[in-house]
Amino acid sequence: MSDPTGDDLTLQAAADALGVHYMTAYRYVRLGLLPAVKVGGTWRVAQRDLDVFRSGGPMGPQLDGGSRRRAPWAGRLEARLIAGDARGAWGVIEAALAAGAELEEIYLDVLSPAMSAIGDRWARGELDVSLEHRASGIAMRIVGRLGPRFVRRGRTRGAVVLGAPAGERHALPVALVADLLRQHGWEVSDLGADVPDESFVHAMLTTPDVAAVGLSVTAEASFDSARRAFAALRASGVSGGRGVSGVSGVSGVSLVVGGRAITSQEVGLDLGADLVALDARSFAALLEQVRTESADLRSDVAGAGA
Ligand code: B12
Repeated sequence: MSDPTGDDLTLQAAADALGVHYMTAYRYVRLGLLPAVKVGGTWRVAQRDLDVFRSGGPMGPQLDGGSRRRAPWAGRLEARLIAGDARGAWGVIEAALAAGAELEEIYLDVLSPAMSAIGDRWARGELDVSLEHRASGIAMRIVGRLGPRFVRRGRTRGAVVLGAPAGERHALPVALVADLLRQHGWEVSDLGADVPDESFVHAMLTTPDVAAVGLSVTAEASFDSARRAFAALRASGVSGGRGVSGVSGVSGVSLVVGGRAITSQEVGLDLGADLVALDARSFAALLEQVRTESADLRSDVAGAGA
């Protein structure tokens, strides 16, 4: 988004230039289609952004025809998050859903890249950390609104305890992964961020039908605490190796690690995990594989005992 100073327009002037009603221009802003910032209570649009929008550039190519599914929702959301515009950010999500995006796509292809881009801009010194905090708050509220839609009816596949280890404050990835697993029929106990080792242990020992404990590691600085959490879980009864849910209590629980800092199987296994999922999409598939193997093993055990 250009900085609308000097060569900028009021929203009414932008609407006139576009030949649309003020409310239509306002809707473009709210949906994240037309970049704008509020200055002293009124929306201002940079002339450059208006030109880009009019020419069908990054923010405005899909207004008439074109593939709405491929609209650059992540970029639009990023702009609203940076502007601290919670209503506009939700408007982008609603527009993406209305255009046919799946819930999983909203999380993985819209919200995640928008947040990553914000982090990159912070790392380059382009954004103050306060904007990142504000954007995270809005993102969490979006997840709060979308979360209940992920629940799948019917029998659950089992339970998963999920959280980020002590000192790791990135809660958003945990919340996203929790909802994505719920959509695949898992009961998820989301402990959030900065979870003490003993809380992971307590949750594992008290969650009925627990198949896995998943740690989300976003920052490399959390490697040591992830190692400690896995060690504490093992010390309390997890035997190691691939988990076999339901066969022998907690000894059948899989310890899984994933997250931005887990860049390879080796990195994850070195932390003490049994299984490494390199992205959220493969996590559900991995759990399903373990569940199937467990069921096979259970029927073998039953067969041998007969
Ligand atoms: C928001 C944010 C914050 C917020 C977190 C708020 C919150 N409620 O979550 C706040 C402001 C608190 C924060 C703090 C810090 N942050 Co920060 N933060 C981010 C940011 C912008 C977005 C994170 C996010 O939500 N991404 C979207 C999620 C959904 O994507 P994801 O993490 O990749 O998760 C996906 C997969 O990895 C996977 N996954 C995740 N967990 C799991 C778990 C399992 C089991 C599985 C299978 C899969 C899986 O599924 C997810 C969905 O696809 C990132 C930028 C980025 N590129 O991600 C920086 C970033 C992660 N932060 C960073 C840093 C440096 C910090 C601070 C150290 C800054 C500081 N100096 O204080 C602190 C660290 C605090 C701490 N001790 O943890 C760096 C990390 C660099 C590094 N190499 O370690 C990043 C990458 C920014 C950057 N570009 O440099 N941060």
